[in-house]
Amino acid sequence: MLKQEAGDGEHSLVDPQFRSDVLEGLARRPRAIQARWFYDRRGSELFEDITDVPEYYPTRVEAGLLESAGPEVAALSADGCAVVEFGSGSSAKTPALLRHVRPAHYVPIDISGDFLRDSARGIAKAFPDIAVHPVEANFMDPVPLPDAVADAPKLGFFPGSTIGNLTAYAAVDLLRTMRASLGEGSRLLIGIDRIKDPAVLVPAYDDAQGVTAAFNLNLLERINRELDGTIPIDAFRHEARWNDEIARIEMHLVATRDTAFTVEGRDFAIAKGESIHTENSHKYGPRDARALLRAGDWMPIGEWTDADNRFALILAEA
Ligand code: AVJ
Repeated sequence: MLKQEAGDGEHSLVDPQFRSDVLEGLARRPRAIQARWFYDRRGSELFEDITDVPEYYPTRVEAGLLESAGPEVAALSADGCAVVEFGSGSSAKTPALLRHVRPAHYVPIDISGDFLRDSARGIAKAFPDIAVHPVEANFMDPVPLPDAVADAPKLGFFPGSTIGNLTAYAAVDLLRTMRASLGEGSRLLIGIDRIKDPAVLVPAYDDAQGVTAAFNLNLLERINRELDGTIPIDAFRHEARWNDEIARIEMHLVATRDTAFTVEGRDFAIAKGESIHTENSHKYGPRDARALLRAGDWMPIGEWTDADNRFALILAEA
């Protein structure tokens, strides 16, 4: 089925996985839709905007850590290595790492070919000495790496605390999958957000300007655009909750009134106060983070945090 995406004038096929995830997620109790579906064109733009709001500290703190830890990470990295980035997106954080490590190869892996080729071109231009080999793939599955890097030592790069989107079980599964993709003896530099005061965490996911709210609500707009939905957006409000038991921020879309709508011709009714759970962002204490890595068969060999211990960069070895 061909659909027009609002705004960009491009035709794109509706992802059948998006369709089934949304229909199942809206029917299930509690209702939940996976965070990966936030990132259509508009959602990716809104996420970039989130990284600029004052309350959202992770991006800025991690960028500072990449600068300060860069020389030590470089000293611990092999000459002629290949940096392999999982979910490279716009490769915004990559130049900081590449400047220090100076690898022979850069392998950005992303599920969205759109951004991948653009950002690969940008990196190739800025770093003429680095061979760039983009790979369009879902990094949740083992990714066969290009032949050109078969013999190069690998340094995986997984910044942004993206691992936090996953439950502990799924995170361990992903770490093991990354190990399988990179191979024995490889290394992984991963960014992991710390557990901290909910008075800091909650505003980071519910900023005063309402950018995170717009990001969350865009999921409903995407459903309306791509799946013939009739969801009244104004019947939902964004909510960020700290779940202390599981040490995670949860994002929800809470119905502000009883509402009924259709998606792909199916009827749904949501009562006032009911929520659609749209994202988890798990946080890890220092020992939690290292235990998570070891559970994924990665041995931590280096760790860098900011003075306020808000965020950690961990280097681990397979
Ligand atoms: C991209 C998953 C790391 O959990 O902090 C930011 C996504 N959601 N604000 C995060 C996000 C709302 C972000 N990650």
